[in-house]
Amino acid sequence: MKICFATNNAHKLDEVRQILGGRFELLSLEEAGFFGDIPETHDTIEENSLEKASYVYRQIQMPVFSDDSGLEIKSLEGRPGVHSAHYAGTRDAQANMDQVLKELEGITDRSGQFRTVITYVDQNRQEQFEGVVLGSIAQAERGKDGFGYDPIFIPQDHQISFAEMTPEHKNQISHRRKAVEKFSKFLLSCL
Ligand code: ITT
Repeated sequence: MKICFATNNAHKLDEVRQILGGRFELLSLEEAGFFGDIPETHDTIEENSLEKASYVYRQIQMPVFSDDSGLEIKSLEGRPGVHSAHYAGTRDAQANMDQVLKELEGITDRSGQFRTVITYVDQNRQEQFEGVVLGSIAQAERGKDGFGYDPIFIPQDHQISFAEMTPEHKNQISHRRKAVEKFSKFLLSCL
């Protein structure tokens, strides 16, 4: 079964390919013949996830799924949340992390979570799958692996950040892993 992953984020594509292994044939947007930007115009992760998958499905007419994710920090009332990709005004991961660390200066409760909503769309179905990993925000960046906010996110029951873990370790416990597992079970039940 061929499925297109509607993302322009190469890190997400790598992670999902590793998590899924050989279970399905995953096509990137380019491999599926889609070029261009995907709109993300809403105020919630769920709506943006649906918008991305539906938009790409309309163009390529093959099974497609999207991933919309965000880092939700309790003391910041859920920010950066749906605005995670350009929280500091641009898509600059360093600037985004700096902004979060600045806003948390002097704040004791640094708890938060990464949340992913995958939306799958095909001719007959439209389904969403959520994955959440609880954790806390480090005092400073730690580690070089991963992407986005990985250097400042320490998952619950761990002493190291996502960026200090091997990709395999992150992919065993991440928000994306949890959502992809649910999605994969659904796909297998449809075959
Ligand atoms: P697509 O919409 O093309 O999939 P994107 O990067 O714009 O790619 P999102 O709109 O879902 O993705 O933005 C989520 C942002 O949250 C992303 O750019 C990262 O900064 C951050 N993020 C998401 N998952 C992450 C992860 O596993 N580790 C660290 N940061 C992550």
